[in-house]
Amino acid sequence: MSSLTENTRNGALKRNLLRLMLKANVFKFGEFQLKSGQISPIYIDLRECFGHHELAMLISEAISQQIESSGAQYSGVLGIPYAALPYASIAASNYLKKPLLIVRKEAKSYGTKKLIEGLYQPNDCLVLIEDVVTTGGSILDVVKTLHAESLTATDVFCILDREQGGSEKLQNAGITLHSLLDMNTVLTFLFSTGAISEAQWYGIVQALNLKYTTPTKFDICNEIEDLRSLPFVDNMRTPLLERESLTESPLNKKILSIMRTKKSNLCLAIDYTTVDEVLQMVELAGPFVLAIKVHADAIVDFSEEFTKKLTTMANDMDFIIFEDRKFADTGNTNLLQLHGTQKIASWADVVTVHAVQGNDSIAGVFRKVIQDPAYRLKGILLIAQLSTKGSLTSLNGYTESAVEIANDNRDVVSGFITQTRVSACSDLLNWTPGVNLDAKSDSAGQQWRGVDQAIEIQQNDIVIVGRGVTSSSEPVQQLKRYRQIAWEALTKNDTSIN
Ligand code: 5BU
Repeated sequence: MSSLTENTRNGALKRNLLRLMLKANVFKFGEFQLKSGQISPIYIDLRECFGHHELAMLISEAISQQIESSGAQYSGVLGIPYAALPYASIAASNYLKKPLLIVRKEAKSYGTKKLIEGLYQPNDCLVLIEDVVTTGGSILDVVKTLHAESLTATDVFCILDREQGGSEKLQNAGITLHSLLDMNTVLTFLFSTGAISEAQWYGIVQALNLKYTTPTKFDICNEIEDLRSLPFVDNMRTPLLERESLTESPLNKKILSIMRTKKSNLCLAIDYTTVDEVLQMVELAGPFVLAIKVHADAIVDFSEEFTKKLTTMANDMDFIIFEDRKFADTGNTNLLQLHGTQKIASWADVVTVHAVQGNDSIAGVFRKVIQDPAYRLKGILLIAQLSTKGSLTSLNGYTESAVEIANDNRDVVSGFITQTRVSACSDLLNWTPGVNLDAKSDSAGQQWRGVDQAIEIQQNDIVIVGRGVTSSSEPVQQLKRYRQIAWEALTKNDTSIN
């Protein structure tokens, strides 16, 4: 495996680990007195992990991988009592296939009176597994007991190094500490997901006497960049042709077929405010795009005549009409808005819907309209992640809940608006806004990144580009540029297309 792939895999693994930990309530915030007497605003309670089999397995797998790639020579595995015992047991028997040893805190007063149980010979070398390392004291105690039985240990693998001198102390005793996570990674992850603010970050760093001076910025820390930018699901995309034949959604069949025939996964966001401007841009863009996205309520002279022209152009130039209304109300109000003054259901193929209102206000209402052949509307895109800075969709559990709603309503939900691919399901399409090849942000909260990041790294399917094209003095040139780059990124490894 190349080191790039290895780094990416490690990044993905750590990200998954941290996400599951956040969900399992491992990180507690408040005022906690530590063993050292220090008062800490954060308590990392790794014991919560036992209760979640997926997390216990992932931790054990990650530690096993780390042991294997370290090249350490060992004949058995020993967990530092008590917290690391579950991981040592799973790692030894499930992944490393080596004998598990147990060290007692006190010798039994009967039977063999042994302090170390398990299969071993004098002079054997063991690898040690620990959950959290603070000063390294408990590890050194165990090593002393091992020495008394003529056993040795030169490497210890832990989940979290609290970076409070443990590593140095162990090194002085000839033991190398390997950790899955350190405090910098944990705090940067918590900061990136919005679980802690910048002020809380400073408070924690100060209370724990850590040496960091500012929260790690994503753009200067490659490993953390991996954590943030990798998709929620790590499997690769199914080939487009296969997706087209597999999908049961007529809308997605149409989208995938247009993509293939027009060689375009580009959606143009036309945020102009007059009908003439919008239609002129549609005329230019039609041949190059998969979809045209509008904000009908931003068009000051919106009329039924406009939607008639737009639907005719969509039929002639073969593109999808996407109204970005972001429905977010009770089911009843959503329905009123769909049929209100702008009669959205009659001219839009797809609309955006927020997940915030919950399943019942979404599914039934949109299903009724989508299944009625009298309307053009054939699907909804659930907003799983927004592109804006500080968006609350990054709050713990929000995106996962949006994905759950989609999974429960696959006949209605055609895909997501997201930043990173959120569903492994091949018939849910991942559309992504926040794409611009020449700028990083506007002054109103928008965050842009390039096409490679959006398609190759974050594994989205369709890019939504607005001002990158519409603010250019040469929009056709830009349309061609975005279409080519996005299509190449999507189909690079797609054997069904190339
Ligand atoms: P831009 O000019 O590339 O910033 O246009 C992006 C479009 O996508 C714009 O119409 C937004 O309303 C829309 N958008 C977005 O930028 N970010 C989001 O998270 C969502 C929609 Br949802």
